[in-house]
Amino acid sequence: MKLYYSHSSPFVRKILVTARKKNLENKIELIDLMVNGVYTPTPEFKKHNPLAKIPTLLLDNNEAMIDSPIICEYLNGLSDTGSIFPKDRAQYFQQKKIEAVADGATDAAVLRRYEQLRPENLRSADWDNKQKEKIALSYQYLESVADTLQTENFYIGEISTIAMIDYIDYRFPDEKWLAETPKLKKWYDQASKSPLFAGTEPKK
Ligand SMILES: N[C@@H](CCC(=O)N[C@@H](CS)C(=O)NCC(=O)O)C(=O)O
Repeated sequence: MKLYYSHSSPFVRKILVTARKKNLENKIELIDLMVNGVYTPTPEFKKHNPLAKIPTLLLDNNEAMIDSPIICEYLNGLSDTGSIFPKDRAQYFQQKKIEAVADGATDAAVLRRYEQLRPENLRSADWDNKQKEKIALSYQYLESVADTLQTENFYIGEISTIAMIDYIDYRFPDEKWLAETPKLKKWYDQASKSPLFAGTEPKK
């Protein structure tokens, strides 16, 4: 399989961590779409994903999987070990909800980042504040469920939350979001040290 990726994408990170948990890392070849620091989707890539977004997983039969929740679910089904989903139905949907909130906050952070890259006279403070509110409310939600988060044998909700927190800290280092959410911070300080996440952090 081939994974279209970039080293700083939080959604790609979900795939890399899931692949590690499933022991599938050596089955995936990485195709970097960053050229001289600029995201550069090729025409060939756009044929595989009309949204031109990463992660995109190209299967050996040339079929493309898109969108991180779907790719993670696909990889999960390839082997029995290290499931990223709890067996219990209520816990499964709780994990999917946490994934949806973390991914949504990450989307908001990615949109803020794109706004920052526009010429200064085109940037909208109102737009930035709208996205910031989504991030703030998502941190509050995650704080409210922090006591239920796994501290080992991480599932998709925890994987997405680590990807979210590290991406937001990476892009907005002055904002110190975790300072407002002590339970989430305590969980993060322990969970983020797991070898499952090591070396997958966003980098320049
Ligand atoms: N819902 C998608 C979001 C993926 C996404 O937004 N990826 C960003 C990079 S972090 C991207 O490809 N942006 C390029 C673009 O929007 O053109 C997922 O979960 O995979």
